[in-house]
Amino acid sequence: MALKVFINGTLYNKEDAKVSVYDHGFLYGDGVFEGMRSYGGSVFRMKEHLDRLWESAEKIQLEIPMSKEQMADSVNATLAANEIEDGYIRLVVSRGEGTLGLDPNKCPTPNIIIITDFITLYPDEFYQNGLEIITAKTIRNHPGALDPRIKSLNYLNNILAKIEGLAAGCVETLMLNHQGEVAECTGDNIFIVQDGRLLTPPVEAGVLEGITRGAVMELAAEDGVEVVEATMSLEDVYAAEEVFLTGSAAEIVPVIKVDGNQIGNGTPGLLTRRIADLYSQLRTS
Ligand code: PXG
Repeated sequence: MALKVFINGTLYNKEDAKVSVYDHGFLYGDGVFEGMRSYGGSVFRMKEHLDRLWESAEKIQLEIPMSKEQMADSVNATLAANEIEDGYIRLVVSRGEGTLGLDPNKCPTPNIIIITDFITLYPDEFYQNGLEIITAKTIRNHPGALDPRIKSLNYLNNILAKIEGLAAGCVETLMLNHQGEVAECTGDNIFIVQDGRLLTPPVEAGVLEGITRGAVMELAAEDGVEVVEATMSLEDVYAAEEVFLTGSAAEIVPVIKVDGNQIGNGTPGLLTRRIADLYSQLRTS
């Protein structure tokens, strides 16, 4: 069965799912998106994802021509049409078709696209043995230029960092902000364990406010672990007892080496494994 893709209220076969080359999402990266997961046929934290999508859209003055309820129904209908239980949902709202030239006012109707598919970001061995990452020379976008809180279609900042990592044999790459503080990875948030506490950079450090990050902070706190949003340096990361990454697609990934520095004893840490366990219980509960 061909996968069906939702475009503006209609389901198209994957090969017929097309938008105009005059769409400003394509021409200028003008639009916003979400990446969500479904487990057992239901979307994990859909409300949080839709809230973030609407906030991103608002920050670029893009009015989504649909209510959150209609969007949730459309996502569920697309998943059901494709009979996807455990999958990945890519929700895109682009500025829509316009003329050449940046002016968003020339694009009367945003395009709403829902792709439901399957995603495996990292091979199983990384979850078992941990990941090695490097820090990119490319810094995260300055919040005064393009706020990293906006999940926009313009991901070149992250892609440039990712290219650096891939050249060094790393599938994920750490990024610093313009002040030299640790921000996040190209598609994942970062956590470290320091003196038994869980630390993650604050949103003000120039990071996307990850839905998985939020879930992990809640899980850890409920489990009696102290969780702190704290600015951190690369030295803090190198000296951490444990390091792990979080993201909708990646879930919880242990990190065992950063820029050649071994983390802990070089295997996924106890707290990391505990959080990964709690997360896998939560996502299927
Ligand atoms: N930082 C950035 C820059 C991201 O793009 C995260 C953190 C983690 O956020 P969530 O809300 O997912 O916990 C992301 C999310 C993909 C893909 O297709 C990327 C993400 C999520 C899902 C799929 O590469 N990144």
